[in-house]
Amino acid sequence: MAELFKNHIDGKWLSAKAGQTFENRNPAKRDDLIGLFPASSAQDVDAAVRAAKQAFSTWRLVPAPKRGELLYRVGELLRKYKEDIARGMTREMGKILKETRGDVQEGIDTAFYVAGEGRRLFGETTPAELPNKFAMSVRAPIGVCALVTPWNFPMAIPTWKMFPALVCGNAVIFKPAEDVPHTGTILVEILLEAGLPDEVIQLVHGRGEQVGAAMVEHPAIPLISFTGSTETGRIVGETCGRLHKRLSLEMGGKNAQIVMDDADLDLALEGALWGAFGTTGQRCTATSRLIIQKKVHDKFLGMLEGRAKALKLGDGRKKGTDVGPLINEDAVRKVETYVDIGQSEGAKLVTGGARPAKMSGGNFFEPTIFTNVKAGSRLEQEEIFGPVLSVLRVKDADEAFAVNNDVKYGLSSSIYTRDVNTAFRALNELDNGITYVNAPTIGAEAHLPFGGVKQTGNGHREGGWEVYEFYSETKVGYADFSGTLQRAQIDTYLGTPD
Ligand code: UN1
Repeated sequence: MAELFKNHIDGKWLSAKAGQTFENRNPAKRDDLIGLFPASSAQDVDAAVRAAKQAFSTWRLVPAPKRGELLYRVGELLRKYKEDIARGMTREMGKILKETRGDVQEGIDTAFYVAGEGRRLFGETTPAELPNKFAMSVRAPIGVCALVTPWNFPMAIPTWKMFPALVCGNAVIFKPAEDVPHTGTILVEILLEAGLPDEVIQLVHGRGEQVGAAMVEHPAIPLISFTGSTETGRIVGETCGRLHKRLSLEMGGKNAQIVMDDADLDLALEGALWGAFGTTGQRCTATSRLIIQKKVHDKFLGMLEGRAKALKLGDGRKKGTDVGPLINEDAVRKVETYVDIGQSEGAKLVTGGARPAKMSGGNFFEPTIFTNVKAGSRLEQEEIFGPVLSVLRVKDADEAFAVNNDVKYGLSSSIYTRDVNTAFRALNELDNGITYVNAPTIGAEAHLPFGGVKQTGNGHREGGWEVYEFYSETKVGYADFSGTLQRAQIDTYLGTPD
């Protein structure tokens, strides 16, 4: 019998009200059933909202440093269970163990960073314009925050949202992606073990169309944080606009690594392999375009092809595996579609392009490289979210920067060069939320603001010092201790005549 998992609502572990469930399977071995999870509906979301509202009224009064201490305990527990969690994550979503360990580590780093923030959460003080009066601002929590998270970083991304939301004094409703409900469950169990009051965190499993939509539509949820596709983000954004909700969107990318003629090619090669095929290309920061300056184009490609062909596909829990499976069958089909699109657009397939032979038990796809890709073609413009790298040849930095910028997304970019002026020009001119010099497009650190420009996001950042603004309201306080009625803008201090 498959293990039956539950929602966590109002401090209790519950099945979905309608009693339905969905399966969660290992993408490397589809006959490995991890468990059955509740396929929840709007009714379950409603129960979660009622409990979270109640919890918010007391949690908001807990001093922020105490809320921070709790997150410190969460960080310690994540550290204690790191190896088990990572193994479970690889079984659930496929990326190799080294990477799922990194994913948990990002959660640990976030916990410790946010814990410290409990003792800051700074407001401001400023002189008042009238005598014997104080003027200040503080950060006030908002209420029930709904967090909708993806499957590619099943631990890190929920922590980027949840920990700042909690330290600011909000209650949380968490919907992990339906491909990673197990990791989501473990995170909630750890929060409870650390001593978070039960009702402050609600876990509601299920599909975006039911649970996600019900959260976005619910009138008693004033804040939504969503990471996922640009298409879904648009729908979420339209609804939040209509309902005047606070919304943070983190969406697609079409990130490029630029390799200039003067680059250290060995270094650039390691960067391209890791950026394009790490997490099987399933990162919003993945390198999906490689823009190479003309003199080194052929040489670099030669180096890259051999190494890409040698990458070992397999179960991410096995030693020696370089690249794990894709998340599900739909993802494999999407990659196949783009291989067809690339070929019909005249790009040249030089490596991969198919499901590997004899690996039909899992969602595997070969690391794939296209050359002669045209700027502006669909292969070059659209997010694939798989192990497909498009190579473009350019004459100089101007052309490289123009190609990089001419997409609708703007998450991360990278340039390999030894010329300090070119490097700083890139930092200045590449239209992305994150630019790396001599490092791949992936690997953002947990304590810096993460996010992108254009259709990658809606102006917010996760992590770093900015996210606290998103999870709190600015509350301004004035205290007049003059004992008289003082009228701002009317009774001026120096008694200027009207
Ligand atoms: C994502 O790809 O969805 O910078 C997040 C990185 C990771 C986070 C990526 N720290 O690649």
